[in-house]
Amino acid sequence: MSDIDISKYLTTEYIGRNVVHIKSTDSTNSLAKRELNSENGTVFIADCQTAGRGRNGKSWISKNEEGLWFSILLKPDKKVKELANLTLVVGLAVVKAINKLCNVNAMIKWPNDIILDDRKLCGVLCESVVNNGHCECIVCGIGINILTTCFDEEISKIATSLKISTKSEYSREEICAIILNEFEVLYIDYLENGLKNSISEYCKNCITIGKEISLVTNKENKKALAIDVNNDGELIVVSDGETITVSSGEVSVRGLMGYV
Ligand code: BT5
Repeated sequence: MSDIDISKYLTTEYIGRNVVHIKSTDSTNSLAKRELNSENGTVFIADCQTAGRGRNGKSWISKNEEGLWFSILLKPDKKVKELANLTLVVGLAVVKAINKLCNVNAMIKWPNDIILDDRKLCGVLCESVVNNGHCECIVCGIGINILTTCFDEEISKIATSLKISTKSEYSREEICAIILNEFEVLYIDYLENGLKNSISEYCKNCITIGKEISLVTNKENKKALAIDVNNDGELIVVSDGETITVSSGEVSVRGLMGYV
C-alpha cells in the first residue's frame, strides 16, 4: 500500500495504476530495475534519493520531499533501438503537464531537460534492460524540483523549482498523476507511430530550436545554430556552413549565454 495517492487524479488505463512509494532509496531508476517483475506501468516514487543520477555518471540532487523523484517501469514488446527517442516523449509529457497544471511556460531543452525561467526545473533519464537486443524493460526516471527554496551551491545558478518560479506549492501526487495522464496518451501513440505525430508539438515546446548553441563532445566544443528536430528525435544544426544531424547520445548542448 502506498501513502502517496495519485489515483484520484489519474485517468490512465495502466500507467501508474500500481505505485510503489518508498521514503528513501538510492535511485528510483535502480529500484525499478531491481523490481523488474513488477507489472507494466508500475511507478516507483521516493521521498528522497541517496544516489539520484543523471547521464554519464552525473548526480541528481533529490532531497527529502523537496521534489518528485520517480520512475516508470515499461515493458514494450520492442527492440531497444526502436525506443531510442522515447526520452523526448517523456520530456513532452512533463512540459505539457506542468504548463497546464501550473499555468507556466516551461520549455524543453533538447533532448529532454525542462526549463523554466532559463533554469533547469526537471531532468529525465531513460535506461533500458536489454536481452539479445530485445528490450526487457525501459525505466523512465523523472526528477522535478517542487518545493526547494535554496539549492546546493553547485546548482544554485542553474536550477529552479516550482515554488521559486511560481511562488505556489504544488502537490507531488497531482503533478505525478497529470504527467502520467499526458504520458500514457503520447506513449501509446509512440509505440505505434514513433515520433511522427508528436514531433511538431515537441518542436513548438523546444527552446533549443533557433538558438546559437555549443555542441559539446569529449573531443571538442563546436558552435552551431539549432534549426529543427527531425522525426527520429535528432537535432538538426548548421555548423561551419554545413547542415548536420546530431543524436542525444553523441553530444551535450550548451547555450552560448547561460544555461539554456
Ligand atoms: C538529468 O541528467 O537531468 C536526468 C536527471 C534524472 C533524475 C531522475 S530522479 C528519478 C530518477 N532516479 C534517478 O536516479 N534519476 C532519475 P543530466 O542531463 O545528466 O543532468 C545532470 C546535471 O543536472 C547535474 O550534473 C547538475 O548540474 C544538474 N542537477 C543535479 N541535480 C539537480 C536538480 N535537483 N535540479 C536541477 N539541476 C540539477
